[in-house]
Amino acid sequence: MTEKITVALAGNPNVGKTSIFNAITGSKQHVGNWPGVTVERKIGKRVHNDVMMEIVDLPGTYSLTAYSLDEIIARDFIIEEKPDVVVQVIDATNLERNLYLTTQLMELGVRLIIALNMTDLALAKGDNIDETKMQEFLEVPVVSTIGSKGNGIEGLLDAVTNELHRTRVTGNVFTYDDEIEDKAEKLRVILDSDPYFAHYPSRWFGLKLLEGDENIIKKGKESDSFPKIQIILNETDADILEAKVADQRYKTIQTMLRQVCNINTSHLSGSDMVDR
Ligand code: GDP
Ligand code: MG
Ligand code: K
Repeated sequence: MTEKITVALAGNPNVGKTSIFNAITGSKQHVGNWPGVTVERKIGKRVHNDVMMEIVDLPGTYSLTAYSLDEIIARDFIIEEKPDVVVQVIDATNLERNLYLTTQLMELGVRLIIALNMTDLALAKGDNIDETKMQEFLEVPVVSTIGSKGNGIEGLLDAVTNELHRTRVTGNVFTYDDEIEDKAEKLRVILDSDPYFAHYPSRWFGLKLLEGDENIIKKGKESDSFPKIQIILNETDADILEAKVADQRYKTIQTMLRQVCNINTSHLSGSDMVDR
């Protein structure tokens, strides 16, 4: 019998999500709007290795924070619809910025696969990215693609079906200093004991509270546990907490990049190199 799954394509804007979506689904696609809003929604179908995949092209997002309608749509789809696999399409020429979203997809606990796209442009720049090392560091499959040419798509779909039946060992690749880890753990215990939060991955929700995500704090306020949550949040200035979480994510990303990349910086100006 054919298995039916949902695969969401996530990623920053302009990284090649729609190119990969088109290469996967061909003409078997439907274009409409997300419910209640005028943001375009593309859904397509593809059968691969006897698995019937419904592919959803999510709006482009830099983060999974409630800063924009696109981010809320992408985040709510992943949390509420729980796609079986999320493929994050990454622009290989802009790894640092793209990997910031990876940190949050990993914290959400989704079954993640990385499509390392724009590898033709990375190669042309002289960048050398070791995808095996990247895969080992992140503990998720990494597949090289050239979305605009449809290269690497079969390998990407193989990775999706292989991942379905693999027991995942979710290590915490992205860890924080003792203060953040201690608060995240205290919050996790509170969230786990309140059925109101049953729907949300607790570590992710706790880190979002520490980041000061307005939408998540609003959800938290509606729970009976909020007084307990507030005590932990109030121990440290909100801006300091937010900056610490972001800084430590970038620190891990930089550690990874030093291990997996040999970026050719000869043609870059200083300002291009520190792009955030
Ligand atoms: P999206 O915003 O993530 O959906 O990105 P698109 O699929 O619309 O792609 C943005 C642009 O990048 C388009 O002009 C694509 O043709 C181009 N593109 C997509 N993938 C690749 C790739 O692997 N290599 C190159 N050179 N261009 C690509
Ligand atoms: Mg697109
Ligand atoms: K939970």
